[in-house]
Amino acid sequence: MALPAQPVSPKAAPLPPVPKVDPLTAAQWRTLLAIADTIIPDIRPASIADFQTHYVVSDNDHSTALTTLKGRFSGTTDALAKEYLQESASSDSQFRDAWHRLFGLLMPQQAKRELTVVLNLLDTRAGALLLTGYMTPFSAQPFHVRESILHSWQTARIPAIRGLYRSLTMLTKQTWTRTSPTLRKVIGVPRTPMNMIPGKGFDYAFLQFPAGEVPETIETDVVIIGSGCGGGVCAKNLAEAGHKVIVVDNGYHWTPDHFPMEESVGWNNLFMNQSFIASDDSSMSVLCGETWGGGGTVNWSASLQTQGYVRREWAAAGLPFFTSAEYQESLDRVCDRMGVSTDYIKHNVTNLKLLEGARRLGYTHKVVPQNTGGKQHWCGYCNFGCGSCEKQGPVVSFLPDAARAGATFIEGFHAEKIIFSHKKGTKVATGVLGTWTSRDANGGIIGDRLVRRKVIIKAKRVIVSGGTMQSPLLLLRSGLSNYHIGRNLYLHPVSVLGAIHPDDVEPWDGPILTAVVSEYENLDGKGHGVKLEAVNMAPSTGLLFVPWRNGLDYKLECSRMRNMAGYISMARDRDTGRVYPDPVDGRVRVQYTASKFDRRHITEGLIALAKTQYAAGATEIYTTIPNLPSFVRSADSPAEGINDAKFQAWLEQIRSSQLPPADNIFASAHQMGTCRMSATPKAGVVDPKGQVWGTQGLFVADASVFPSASGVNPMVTNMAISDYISRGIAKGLEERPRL
Ligand SMILES: Cc1cc2nc3c(=O)[nH]c(=O)nc-3n(C[C@H](O)[C@H](O)[C@H](O)COP(=O)(O)OP(=O)(O)OC[C@H]3O[C@@H](n4cnc5c(N)ncnc54)[C@H](O)[C@@H]3O)c2cc1C
Ligand SMILES: *[C@@H]1O[C@H](CO)[C@@H](O)[C@H](O)[C@H]1NC(C)=O
Ligand SMILES: *[C@@H]1O[C@H](CO)[C@@H](O)[C@H](O)[C@H]1NC(C)=O
Ligand SMILES: CC(=O)N[C@H]1CO[C@H](CO)[C@@H](O)[C@@H]1O
Repeated sequence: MALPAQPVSPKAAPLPPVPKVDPLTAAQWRTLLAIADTIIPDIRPASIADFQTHYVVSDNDHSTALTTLKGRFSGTTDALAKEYLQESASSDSQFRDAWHRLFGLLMPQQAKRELTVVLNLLDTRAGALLLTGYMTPFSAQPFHVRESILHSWQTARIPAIRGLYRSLTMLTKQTWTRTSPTLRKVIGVPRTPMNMIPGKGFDYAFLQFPAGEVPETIETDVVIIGSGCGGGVCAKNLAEAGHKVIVVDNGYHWTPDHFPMEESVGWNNLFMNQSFIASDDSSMSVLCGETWGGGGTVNWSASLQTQGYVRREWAAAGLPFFTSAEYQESLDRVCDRMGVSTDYIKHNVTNLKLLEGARRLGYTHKVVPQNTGGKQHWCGYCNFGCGSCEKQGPVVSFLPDAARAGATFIEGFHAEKIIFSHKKGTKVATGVLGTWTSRDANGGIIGDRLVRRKVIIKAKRVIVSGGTMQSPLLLLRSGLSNYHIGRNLYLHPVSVLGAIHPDDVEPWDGPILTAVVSEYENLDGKGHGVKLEAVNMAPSTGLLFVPWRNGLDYKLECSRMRNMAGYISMARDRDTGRVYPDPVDGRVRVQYTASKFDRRHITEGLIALAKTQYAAGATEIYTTIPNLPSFVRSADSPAEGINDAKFQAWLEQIRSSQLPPADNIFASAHQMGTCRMSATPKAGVVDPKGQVWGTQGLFVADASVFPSASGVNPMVTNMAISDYISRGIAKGLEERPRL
């Protein structure tokens, strides 16, 4: 089978040139790239290898590896297989450029300082002795010694050294799986979803401003900061109620002919911090969309309504709205607008294996509705934008509705602070001050920008919809000091489980998330537990979690991706963290470590996921738990099913690990709670109508107002709350236009 025909080729979305200042010295680069090339090495047969630089295998093993690769995907030729084995991390300039950006722009100063200390040490005799046990600088070591040093770091007694191992292997995998010129060819992943028919997007017009020294001032009834799920719904409701609305967003609009973006650029163009935010202890990677449409442009279409036990918990906290008919109306209204339904779903193999495994074990499971406007949406690529426009994100649904009702939009606008006037000791919001950055002369965002201008937007009401990571920072920058701002951060922490199936899975194909197993959603009797779902399987997400044992093994494992299914055990977390501004540059920082309580639930979820995969016929199952070998099923699959003693023993190893945060990899695409809604001013940031306690005219409408974790994927809950809050604001504007 060859690659399917590719009628669609989305437009390029190139990245800006790398920063002019080199973030590292030549010696630091040498050491760093020597580490990367140990993780992703140039693999050669002994007859032509150089033992200093190459991963050397016998000629026989080399030809076995080539045969294996060719057997995995029929499109792989001998030449391609050789090229793949010979590719080292640093052999491609895209990899080096990506690391230049990473160390120059993305990594917080402190983390970079710590890393350069390590790199400098590895380049001296005394330092190398300390960290490697040898007097020779790391980069001067022959390949096999470098590899054994990495292995010793993986099992080091000192947690900081294990942390170093985890960070360096993750960063190398993360970058290589995005930029490798051969990886996708060897797996046989098509550039776009099969049979994708490009959609016609809404024709957005964005306000432009001339250059100028003094701030430009404009006026409106309502300004909404953030075009994501919360902001989009507010814009529609308020514009349709007859008010003048301006929506601003930091991010820029990409027309759908750019979607889905290539993995090498999609992360940079569409996500906050060009991929993820790392928690301070680096145990958690937090993913959020930062583009026109926010998280709605990159989310996976799972459209679940808030469950009864969560609604009752919130009502019991003094917020009876959540058990009212009004809330249900809001849920139904937003779902209707997006065409949320299960009627059109055709599951792909990954979701089918989850459903079938659950069925064979008698686990509670169901189909997850999608917001695809009454269409069958056969696409696993929406993580990098939806090219067909079938996914009804805010950019194709709520925001066009708002535009048709007269709303106007500003892209590239960074809101710096809310402006207040003071009335009898109360702060009354009167607008927002921000910086607008235009596009470049070619209409793109990589060249020199034509204009940077301060803009003041005066408004009768200000709605902050910047999302859970950014909304609290904006409130803090504006001088608000409520203790709860930025606290009560819930993340729905997840851990990943992978399964290899004998038949083709092609996990990138078909809708990403259409099934959920909820058997273990209430493990403490108070609504905390896990949901089991499929995970997006672009190579740069799915292969991050494949364990690294050595460079050859990792490359061969990656080439099995077409037989891989990937799942998450996702906790409704009881325990929280916080977001706060970096003291040096003001960027968002995250303090969050999955608690023992929540990790116990994630662990039980992993065990249940492993069972579903065993029951569904997986031949091999793996986790991200370090040093836990994959479970390989014996050929004579016994009739006792999951009671298989060998399997049970392996599950016990998962249970006894309990995922210590220093060694494990957790991720989150669901951020909630940092401006939580409360019945009294002492208990949260916004009142039951979404107005910030102690202010007038200032509202928050996004996932940050959740009183606690939603348990389900948060988009629909967020939209329903935003629907209610914005209807209240419209009513308030009629009753009291001027505060
Ligand atoms: C990869 C991924 C997959 C997901 N899949 C699902 C799913 O299948 N189902 C589901 O229910 N949920 C999913 N989610 C979660 C869901 O997308 C988010 O919960 C939701 O988008 C949050 O909406 P929000 O309104 O809080 O903020 P966002 O949608 O994040 O929007 C905030 C916007 O505000 C802008 N902004 C922030 N600060 C400023 C500022 N100072 N000035 C100007 N603009 C600013 C940002 O650029 C951003 O566009 C997913 C998330 C991710 C990242
Ligand atoms: C930004 O992402 C990079 C990885 O791409 C990571 O190393 C860095 O810590 C992140 N920055 C923050 C503030 O989380
Ligand atoms: C993604 O978010 C948009 C809103 O931004 C929403 O309309 C859509 O239903 C979401 N889809 C998924 C799958 O999360
Ligand atoms: C690539 C692949 O196998 N895709 C499958 C996803 O699942 C459906 C069944 O619902 C198959 O028809 C596809 O072939």
